[in-house]
Amino acid sequence: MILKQLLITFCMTIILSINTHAAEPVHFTQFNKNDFWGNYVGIVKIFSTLAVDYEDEVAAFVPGDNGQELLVGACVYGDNNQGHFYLPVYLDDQSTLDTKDGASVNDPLTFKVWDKSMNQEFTLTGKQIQLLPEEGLSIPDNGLTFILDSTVGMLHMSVNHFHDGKVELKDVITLMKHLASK
Ligand SMILES: [Ca+2]
Ligand SMILES: [Ca+2]
Repeated sequence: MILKQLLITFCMTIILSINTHAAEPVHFTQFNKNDFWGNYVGIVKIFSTLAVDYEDEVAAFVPGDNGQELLVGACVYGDNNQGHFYLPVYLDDQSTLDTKDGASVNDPLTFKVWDKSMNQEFTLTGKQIQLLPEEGLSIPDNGLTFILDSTVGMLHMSVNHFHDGKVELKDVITLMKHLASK
């Protein structure tokens, strides 16, 4: 009987530790975590292929104090739900009044994806992001802005061309490598 109880306790410990052990991003790392956030959920396709679970990363940015891009949340693809991203975006910490270190409500969000195998970042904007209704998830009516305490989705994001439309040699090389690896 004691053995059985021990076994159950052991299994529960393992299950709990699996559930609470979120994979930590290794690329998008410099952001401030706190107890206030909103979640953004969806899928990312990079050149028609789903982003790779436990490899690729998704991140959100807002305009910072000096107009720079401020990283406000990141996640490892597939970490919370296979084939999807589940991205927490953190609120500006109110205790650091002089510093904007998180998103303010209604800040416009920019999303980026990092493809690990190509070691390349892509910025997703405009037509690259589609919002499709999904039960239990909210869709903002004012574009993709920061909403606190909400789970927003379903975001369908696709990388189908290189970032700014300018073709650079390194982009061509990356694309050729990508095609060669197919
Ligand atoms: Ca702050
Ligand atoms: Ca890849």
